[in-house]
Amino acid sequence: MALSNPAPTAAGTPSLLEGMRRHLFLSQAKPPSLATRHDHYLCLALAVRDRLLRNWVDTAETYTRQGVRTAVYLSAEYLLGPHLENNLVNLGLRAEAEAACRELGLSLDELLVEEPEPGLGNGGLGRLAACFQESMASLELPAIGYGIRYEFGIFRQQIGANGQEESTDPWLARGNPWEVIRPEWSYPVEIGGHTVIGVAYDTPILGYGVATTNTLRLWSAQAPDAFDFASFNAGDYTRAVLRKVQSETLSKVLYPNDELEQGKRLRLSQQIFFVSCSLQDMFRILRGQGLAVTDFHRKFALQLNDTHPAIAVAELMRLLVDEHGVDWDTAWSITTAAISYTNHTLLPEALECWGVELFEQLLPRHLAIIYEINSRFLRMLRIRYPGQPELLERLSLIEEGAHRRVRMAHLAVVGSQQVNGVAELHSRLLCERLLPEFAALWPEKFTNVTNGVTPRRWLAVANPALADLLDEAIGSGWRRDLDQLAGLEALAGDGAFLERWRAVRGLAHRRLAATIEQESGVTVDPGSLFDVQVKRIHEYKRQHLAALQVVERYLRLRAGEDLPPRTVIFGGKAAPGYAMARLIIRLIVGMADIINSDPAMQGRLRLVFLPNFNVSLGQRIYPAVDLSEQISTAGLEASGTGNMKMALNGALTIGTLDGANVEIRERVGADNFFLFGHTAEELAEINASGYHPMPWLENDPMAREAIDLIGSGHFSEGDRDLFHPLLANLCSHDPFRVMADIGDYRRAQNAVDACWQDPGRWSTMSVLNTARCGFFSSDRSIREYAERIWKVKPVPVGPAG
Ligand code: NBG
Repeated sequence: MALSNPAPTAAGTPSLLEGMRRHLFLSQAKPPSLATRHDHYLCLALAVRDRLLRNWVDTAETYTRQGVRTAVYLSAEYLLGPHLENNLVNLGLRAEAEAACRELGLSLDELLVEEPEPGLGNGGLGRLAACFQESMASLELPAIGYGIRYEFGIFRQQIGANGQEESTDPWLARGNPWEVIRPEWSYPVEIGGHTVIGVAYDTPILGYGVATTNTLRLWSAQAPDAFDFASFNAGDYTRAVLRKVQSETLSKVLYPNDELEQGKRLRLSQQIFFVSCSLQDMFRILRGQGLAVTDFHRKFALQLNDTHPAIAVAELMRLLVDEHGVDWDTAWSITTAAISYTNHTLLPEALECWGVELFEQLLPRHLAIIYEINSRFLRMLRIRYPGQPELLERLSLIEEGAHRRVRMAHLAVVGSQQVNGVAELHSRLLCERLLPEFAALWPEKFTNVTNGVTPRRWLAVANPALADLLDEAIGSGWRRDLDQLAGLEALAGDGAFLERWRAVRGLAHRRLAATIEQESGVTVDPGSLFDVQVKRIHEYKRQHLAALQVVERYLRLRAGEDLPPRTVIFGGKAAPGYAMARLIIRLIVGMADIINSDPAMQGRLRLVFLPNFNVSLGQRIYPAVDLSEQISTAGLEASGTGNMKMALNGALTIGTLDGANVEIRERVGADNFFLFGHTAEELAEINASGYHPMPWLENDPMAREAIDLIGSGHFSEGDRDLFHPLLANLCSHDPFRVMADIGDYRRAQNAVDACWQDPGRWSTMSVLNTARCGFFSSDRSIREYAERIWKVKPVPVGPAG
């Protein structure tokens, strides 16, 4: 008799309550008297898993049976956030889970916080990858995500008297109920003359309200042998396990970005490791479906999430030519038809270049392939642009000089069919500033797909009270079609509705106030304006501009000015090696100590740095934001996605014309957005004529006073040197043009204060922000990728058979 799965009916799948009881016995092997809260969390997670397996298996079966064209997302980072609540919402099981917990004398909320979040990413780029996975499943698109199963995710941040402290994040220490190991799908990867094995771990990605359950496949590194017997027998036990330790280091830890040279060798190894495993896995799938290797680009559309997986261009060529005997030209047309590349930053330091020497040591064959790609490319260019060697040098995949380097962005562009930026402005600047020669050469390759965020996690899960209000006001369809939020427009002037809107927001404020009290011991007034900047700490994002504004506010309040009460909240991690970013945190912490203990600030100003900003904390913060700080130097923030999450939840933005702020403002309307600052073009002009912050400062006594107060040691227990590097940088060089924008920022902040004093007006603006943010759903972004770039169509999943 043929092996078959259980019948695809709901019958036989136990209720969550029954599942929880069974798993306490069958999985945790405990009597109720010994069960911990974490045991109960695991039992609920496993019971939910039981309920999603049917769909997961059916999805794989449907895709295999139909041999569908598949989108493949290659990303070194996935900032997933906890799965349980999201899975409950997407399965429509939240109410059942609540009831089951109640029946067992437990609280669902208490179990939810037991789940450690997989922090397998640094920030926006990794979170975008996670939103995209969820949208692909919700749109019923055949898709798979590939990445690395880091044993330790992004570090945990504590805030001490000296600012940021880091500790490791052992998120797997207590087991992970969401993954399934697939030892049968493991592949060898040769790096630096040694072989490492990548083993697949699969995590289900559930679509909202559909059967589609896609797979996120993360690779874990293993040594081919547990230990070296010869060394072991000779009594050298350390040596016996050395190789194993070295191999497994590959998937040990996620790299904090914004780090300089350090650790480059391991990072390049991680990149080839996960890319090679993923490509080998695709060839396995191809074979399994009886397709030829030359069908690769018909079966798969690959998306490179930034240049981290750009080595895929060379690795796919290697596999096709060396392993599958395809001739070079055919292999090249397959590769360039299959791959597309998304750029996520214009910052020069984030554009990856690998030393040719390092490449030679680790990946000599790939280097040879890159040279071959480059020599053919340059040959073509010589014909097209005769007598222009400098132009060829600028386009070359190899940067010449004393230290020759491989330019991964150039490799990605040459090897791709489409290249996109992540917001209109960014995509334009990508063509004008970063890759102008490429854009002139292949204008049709370049396109834009503006980022988006998933409304399930960022509204339905994060803000249940608002979700309920929306359901009542406009129906529940917004979860699948966020454009339906437009239905709120009609209510933006309705007094009774605004009253309820404020009640929902008040609830979010009280919840966040409780979190703040718990996390940092500061009592804040839930009735004050919540002014929030949460994101990675980086000078280009200009947390120091916001901090200076808080110092000014403090000075004005001390001088007796009457300003509406504000709670200013910061959060975000600094790359451990990025001294200036750490110093900015130190400044905010020092300011918070003084401000929060000053009786004159009581009821007027509170300053909080919330430690360890991550997805879970974001879910608590975004619903409570009144003022969303999106104040990067124009032209430097590729898109931003926190800006979308906040506006979607009813925050008003104070921001520059940067990244997706531009499109948010276009949509919500200039009247509902606090704009300030120079544009990217204006800054380019200022730069061209030689920028110096001093003339700006001389004309700005308030900014001067704020800087002097910091310099006097007021926020550093009299230490005048502590913040010197930050202040000296601002006054002498000011690379991120803080002084050029601080005056206009102050004007916009004053407009915020005035507006806040009219609660009716503020609430109307808040409703309009939510009503007009439907565009920023990641469903819309993914639809654009699927239609314009991947040519992948939805495939509904039904019960097998
Ligand atoms: C980040 C940008 C953000 C953008 C996200 C997602 C990197 C390299 N880039 O502006 O800084 O929103 O990518 O596209 O992390």
